[in-house]
Formats: sequence, structure tokens, C-alpha cells
Amino acid sequence: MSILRNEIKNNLTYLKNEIEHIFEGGRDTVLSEVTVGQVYGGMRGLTALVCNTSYVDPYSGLHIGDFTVEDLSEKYPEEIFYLLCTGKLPESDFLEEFRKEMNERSGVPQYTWDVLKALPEDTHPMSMLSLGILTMEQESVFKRNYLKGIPKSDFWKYTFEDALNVIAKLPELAAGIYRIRFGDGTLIKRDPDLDWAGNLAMMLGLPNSGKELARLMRLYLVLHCDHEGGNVSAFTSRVVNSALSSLYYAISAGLNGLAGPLHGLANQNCLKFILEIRHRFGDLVSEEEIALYIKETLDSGKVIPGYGHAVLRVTDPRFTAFMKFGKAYCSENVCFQIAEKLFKVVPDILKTYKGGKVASPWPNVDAASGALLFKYGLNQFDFYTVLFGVSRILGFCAQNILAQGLGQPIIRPKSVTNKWVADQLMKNKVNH
Ligand code: NMX
Ligand code: MLT
Repeated sequence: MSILRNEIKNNLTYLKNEIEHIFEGGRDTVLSEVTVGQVYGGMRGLTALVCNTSYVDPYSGLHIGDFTVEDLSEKYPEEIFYLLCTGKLPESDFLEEFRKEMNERSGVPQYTWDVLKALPEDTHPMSMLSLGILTMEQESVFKRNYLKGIPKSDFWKYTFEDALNVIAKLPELAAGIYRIRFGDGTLIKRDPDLDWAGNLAMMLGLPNSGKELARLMRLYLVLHCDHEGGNVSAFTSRVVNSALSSLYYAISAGLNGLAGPLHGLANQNCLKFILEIRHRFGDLVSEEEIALYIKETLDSGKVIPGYGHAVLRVTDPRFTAFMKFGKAYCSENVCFQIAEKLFKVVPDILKTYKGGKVASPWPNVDAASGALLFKYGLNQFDFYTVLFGVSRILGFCAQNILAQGLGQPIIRPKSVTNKWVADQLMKNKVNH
């Protein structure tokens, strides 16, 4: 991985120069003011973080380097990892080099399997993924070297080693979780000739898993890789790593955030929702029936999974990329057709729901992906967020490598009490 390591080094030099210029231009320049509403409202819209792997524009969605989702949807996730870390797409020989590197670093330790197999049968696959990573923490190259003593400027190099070691084990770990939890527990050996996503698709051992599942897996692992720095999982992972807890701790923590229904778990809930609609109204459900079901769901106090976003204000381009795949390969599939009908019906209902309070009535990344996985026999929807997690770990790794390389300090914003806020309001009134 010398090419990638060198390119990260070059990227860090470039980013450091940029930061120097920014500081020269005005370290005290105000970027964002914070209102009382934001302090109590999940800091929505507060610009208080820098993340150089990717950027989410409210109207055009995810950008990685100079590329949009549409530009990247035919790429391999390995190439996206390179892009996240360096800001550039790799040369053509990178995929072959990466495949060899993954072969050398692969191999989930037996003790990890022993722990996962000892868990209760109803353990959620996301708990298994998070725990699986955590079991391997004592293998951290960063931790071992930090204890010996290493210069701060070299931290990122050891974290990069940890990243490659984890990434190499992910297809086996995720597929193994699927087979322990939903299969007969036997593990399928990886194929050293396959790419990262192709191996994962193959090791699930699904009866009809052919080239199309591998193609979907590649797209899936590309589309979920990163979504700037403020989403729950990436931010959590970064906060944990900023304490110099190893990448293993940081990844596991990030995954725990991803496991929530308002974040990554929404994707399993989306398919569940589609199957409930199908069960109740049949394969040929009408748009009117869907509208009825949506209203009932909202009246019961639940959210519509796969719709809404904290930053986006348009249809998520990642959703559009999945729909494009679905139209090409799954247009006859009933679940996909219901996902299409939901897209026609849900936004208009959410636009007026709660007096127009829903900031984005549009679909996010999760609204259609489950329907596609289902078509290829991946019908255990509890597993879907694991795939999101496998992909998002690429982002966690890249964000933490770059942040360490830039020498970013421990994250520790200031919190205040209600009384402090009330006193502040009072002072403002007196001053006016
Ligand atoms: N269905 C029903 N109500 C919604 C929805 C939705 N899909 N989206 C937002 N709202 C409500 C929200 O609950 C809130 O109500 P209240 O103030 O009464 O609690 C109100 O609209 C305003 O929320 P927003 O400012 O629009 O959204 P926020 O930024 O707080 O949250 C989400 C963003 C994504 C958490 C929210 O849209 C949601 O819960 N969506 C459904 C779950 C989902 O699809 N999550 C996946 C996100 C993507 N991912 O994979 O991580
Ligand atoms: C994500 O991909 O992390 C989600 O869209 C949530 C977010 O960006 O807040």
C-alpha cells in the first residue's frame, strides 16, 4: 500500500498548507453563530466541524473530492476508500495492489468467532459487528506503538495500518455474522481472486448470488461509504478517536450510533415497511392504499422510514442511484415497485404533515436499497445495517486517518445549563 500511503502523505501536506492559509486569512473570523434553537435542536445547521473526506450539499448531495454520487456509482468501494483518503481516484493498477494487500491482511481470529457464536440467538447483527471489531482491539498497531512512544506526526501512519487490517477482515466478518445468525453457522472461505464487495457477496452463500448480487454489493458499498463529518456515526467515531482510543474502539462506537432507527437502522425498517404494505394490500397495492397506510403510520406516532434528512433538502442522489439500478435490474420485482409507489406518494403527505414541519419530505439513501437486496435473496432485513456499516467503516477510517494526520486535538465542546441560557437571554434583554 505504499502508493496509497504516499498519496495520503501528499494530501496531508496539501491540507496543512490550506489550513495555514486559512489561519493567515483570519483565525478569528466568525463562520457560524449559534441560536438557542440550535443548542436545543441537535445543533442542526451549526457549522462547527471540518471534515476533508466528503461534503454534503443540501441541494446536490454527497461530494467526494470533485465527484458527485452519479460520477462514482460505477466505481469499486476500494477506489472510493482511496478517494476519501487522498481526494483523488487511483490509477488502474491500484485495485490489483489492494486485492493482494487484503489477502495478506485477511483472516478473522478464531477468538472473534468464538465470541460471536456464544451470543444469544436473537442478538442483533449490528451488535455482532460492533462487538466483532471490538474483540480485535488488542491487535491495534496504533495502540501497541503509542504505548512504546511515537511522535504525534506519525500517529496517522499506525492508524492507517489499523484501517487496512480492519478493512481486510470486514467481508469475512460480515458474511460470517450472516451465516452464524441466519444460516447453519458454517463459514465460507474467501476467494483471493475476488474484489472486496464480490467476496462479501460470495461468502454470504445465497442460493442465487451471481454477478448481479456482486454488482449490487459494489454499488451498495460505494453509496454508503461516507456522508461528511456530522452524521451520528461518523461524528461518534471521530470523537472517540480524538481521545486517541484506537480505530477499533472508534469504529465500534460509530457502528453503535449507526444501529439507531433514525440513522442506519432505517434501511432495515424500510424493507419491513414495504413488506407490511404488501402483506396488507397485496402485490398490486394502489397509491391510494399506500397513502392510507402512510397516514395510519403517522397517526400512530411513527416516522416514515427512508424519508427526511437533517442536511439534504432534495431527493438523496444515493436513492436516485439505487432507483437507477432497480429500474435496470429489478423493475419486475414487487418490493421495488412498492418502493417506487412510496416515492410517488410519501413526499406530498410529508410536505403538509405537522404543519409543514418536516424539513425534507424526500427519500434518503435507505428508501429503496432493501427492496433490491431482497430481490437477490437477502431477505433477512435485520442484516441490512451491517452492510451499511461495512461501507461506512471506509469513511470512519479515512476521516480518522486525516484528522490524526492534521494533528486535530481532542474534541471537547462546551456545554451549559438551562440556567446559563436563561441568564444569557436576560443579559441580552437588559443590553437592548
Ligand atoms: N416521518 C415522520 N416525521 C418526520 C420524518 C419522517 N420521515 N422526518 C422528519 N419528521 C418529523 C420529525 O420527527 C420532527 O418531528 P418533531 O419535531 O415533532 O419530533 C419534525 O419532522 C422535524 O424534523 P426534521 O427537522 O425534518 O428532521 P431531523 O433533522 O430532526 O431528523 C431524520 C432527520 C432523518 C432523523 C428524520 O427525517 C427521520 O426520522 N426520518 C425517518 C428515519 C430515517 O429514514 N432515517 C434515515 C436517515 C438516513 N440514514 O441512513 O442515516
Ligand atoms: C448518512 O449517510 O450518514 C445519513 O444520510 C445521515 C446523515 O448524513 O445525517
